[in-house]
Amino acid sequence: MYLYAPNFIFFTYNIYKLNDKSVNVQRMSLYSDDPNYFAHIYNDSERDKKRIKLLDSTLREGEQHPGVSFSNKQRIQIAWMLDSFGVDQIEISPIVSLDHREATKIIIKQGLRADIVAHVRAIKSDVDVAIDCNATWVATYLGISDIHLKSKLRISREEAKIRALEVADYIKSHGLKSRFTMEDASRTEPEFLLDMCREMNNRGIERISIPDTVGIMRPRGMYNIVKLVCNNIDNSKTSLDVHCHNDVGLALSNALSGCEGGADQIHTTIDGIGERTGIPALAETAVALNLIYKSNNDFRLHLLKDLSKTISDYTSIPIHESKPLVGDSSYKHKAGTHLAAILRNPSAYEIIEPKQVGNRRKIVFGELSGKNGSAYLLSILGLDSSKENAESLAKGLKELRMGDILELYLDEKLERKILNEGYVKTNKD
Ligand code: HCA
Ligand code: CU
Repeated sequence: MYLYAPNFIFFTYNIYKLNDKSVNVQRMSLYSDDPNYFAHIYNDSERDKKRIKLLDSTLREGEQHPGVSFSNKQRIQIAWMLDSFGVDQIEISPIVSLDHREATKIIIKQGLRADIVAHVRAIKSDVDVAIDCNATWVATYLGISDIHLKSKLRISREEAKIRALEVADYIKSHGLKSRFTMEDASRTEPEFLLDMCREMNNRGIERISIPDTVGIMRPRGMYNIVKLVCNNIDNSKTSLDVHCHNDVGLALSNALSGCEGGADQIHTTIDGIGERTGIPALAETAVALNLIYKSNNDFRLHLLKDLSKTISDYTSIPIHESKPLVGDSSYKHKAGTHLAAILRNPSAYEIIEPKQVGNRRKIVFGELSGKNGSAYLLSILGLDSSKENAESLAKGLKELRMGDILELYLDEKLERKILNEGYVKTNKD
């Protein structure tokens, strides 16, 4: 340990230099306080610290998930929940059905803190529907890649441009705030993409969405495309959204990387539901922004589990148990070595406390529990948790050959009892 110390200090010093900082005593004293401290240094967390906004599209993209359709009461409740959670924008499509139009109208009337964005096709009659709903924000979308132009819209690039600009002018003439979505941007020829973005920028369109509609991008690719657009428009006039699909599981990484390239808003849905495999999940995105990207949002993270549960109840899509943060196993601890640490200090294996995201911590007992887990089990049963007893219980649990036998919540009262009364202290390996 002693031997490695000088290297260690040298190493952190280099990282500091990378971050353009000098080592100072005050920072050094934080080492022991925050177990995530060095991770934040590797992440270079201080460098790009900017507020990244969230648009939640559970009511639009989410309803495009196979089998999902909310009732109007549910749509209104979801909008309220999202608003109290603290998202910046809530997207809904008023053109799907008369019910959707009604829901959009009612949600807009609620006077929520979040902007309500009416998502429609780039067609004047669709914009009229948004206007009829009293929308102040309208998002229009148009596929601009060659494959979308040829196979879906059957129009030329020139025709697409005329259509998009006419609609943009129409929206602006009604004094609405708007976003234009360059659908399938990630497969669009850069010159055409930039041409369209510049035109929208010149028209004072408030936001442009750069979607990776098919989930083909690498994080670096998403960074590149957003950076390219950002460098070619006046970003102070038009901000950029990223909407990344999860076909290969890269959606959230791609979206975050797009923000490093210059976007300032990520699209999410609760539990990530959407077309095919959906888009980034609200819970993962919000925690990544708050904890890892140090974005200064006003999220009520403790509502995350409830949001997830509500959507799962309404959609009948079960929350996968290993779903980050909100899944049932996200805070379960099992292996003996893990339990030994968790029972002394849960931050040994948790980067954010379960109660902060509305979840609960559980201990799994069985053949992997070891001495510490066994001592804990004995102590909560009011039995003698001496080293000998703990060892023989651990042996017994192994010999049962039944794998896991029970799970218990490690609630706060019990945690205090263990930590204060030192049940596990006596059973050091
Ligand atoms: C769609 C396409 C879209 C639009 C995204 C956006 C996509 O399903 O209508 O408006 O930002 O993935 O490109 O969801
Ligand atoms: Cu989408």
